Amino acid sequence: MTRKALITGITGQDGAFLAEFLLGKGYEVHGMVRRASTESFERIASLRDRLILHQADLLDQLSIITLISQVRPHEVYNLAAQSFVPTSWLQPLLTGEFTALGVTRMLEAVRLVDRDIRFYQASSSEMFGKVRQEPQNEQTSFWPRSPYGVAKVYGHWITVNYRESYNVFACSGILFNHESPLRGKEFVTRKITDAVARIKLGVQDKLVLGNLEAMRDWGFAGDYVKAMWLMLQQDEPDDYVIATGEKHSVREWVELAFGHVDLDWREHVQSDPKLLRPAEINTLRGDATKARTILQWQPEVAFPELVRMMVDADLQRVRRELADRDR
Ligand code: NAP
Ligand code: F7E
Repeated sequence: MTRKALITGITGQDGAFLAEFLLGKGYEVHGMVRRASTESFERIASLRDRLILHQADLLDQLSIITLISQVRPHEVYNLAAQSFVPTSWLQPLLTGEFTALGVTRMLEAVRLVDRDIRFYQASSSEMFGKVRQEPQNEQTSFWPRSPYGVAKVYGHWITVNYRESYNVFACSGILFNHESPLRGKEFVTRKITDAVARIKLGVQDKLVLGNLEAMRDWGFAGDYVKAMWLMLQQDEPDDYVIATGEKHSVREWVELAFGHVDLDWREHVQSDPKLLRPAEINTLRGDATKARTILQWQPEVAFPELVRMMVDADLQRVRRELADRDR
């Protein structure tokens, strides 16, 4: 029998990678999209005719129940969220509605319609925040540092709670930062690689960043969606940290990205205090031993390769845009 998966947040970075991965595994892939006056389907454009898209919204309980009743998926991947940390200070209540309560709405729909549905929750290393130990694993306590991080802690615990209360096969994947050419341009990695491409091609001069000393454990999104799927294929539901185990600073990203196209970053990068966060997470590094041992998961793309992949993709895209403009 063909397995059916429902992905919320299918139009986002991870949604696009996961949809492609599941199609490759022979799944019938359904995606939940919210209504907008302009569609935001660029990331899934090449998959579009192989996907079944449905309108619903994390804010609207009945729309989610109706969707799950109609699709009757075997697996639900809840990737939808307000995922940009700075916006969570500007819109803390909306972030709580999407990123925290949205998880309960998804779990309630699963509980009502079919408790045999396997459920994946997109949890985040932002929950570790002001870290209590290094590296962070599944036992490390949380100290979130933004309304986004706080909302994700709620999402994590409500997932654990539905597993314990109702025996739902619910897993929380605690994923560290993962990037790709499909990353939104507001996140620091893509902001850097987009700027490097534009500066190299002469259509931008400066790149203004915030905290260059922040350190993160950055991996490749294509590797991380595989871990989501592996979690739902186990005999028992559980929670897993997914990370590379290496940390690097924003400054290192900048150096490698500019260096890849033979530019001196010091001539182009400025730091603006306006881009500093009200409460910063200085450092994150994950310990994915449990995922390596139980899921047999490991990252394939190393840090320098990730930087080069993203710079090269942005160079290609900007070149194409310039050629189209001049045509
Ligand atoms: P993303 O690119 O920002 O995508 C977010 C998705 O959520 C988009 O498809 C967006 O739809 C959808 N969405 C937002 N609000 C919604 C609502 N009210 N109803 C329905 N859909 C809604 O995020 P991502 O990087 O792919 O991350 C996927 C998930 O993993 C998120 O939950 C994120 O918080 C979490 N996470 C990400 C990372 C990371 O490093 N990437 C690490 C840990 C956890 P629109 O296209 O309509 O905006
Ligand atoms: O920031 C610093 C910034 O916005 C990374 C989301 O996917 O991963 C992501 O959250 C670091 C921070 O990602 C700029 O202060 C410096 O220390 O790329 P980011 P994030 O906040 O780590 C986690 C795991 C998620 O779950 C989230 O959904 O970079 N930084 N200068 C900057 N950051 C941005 N955005 N822009 C700058 O100019």
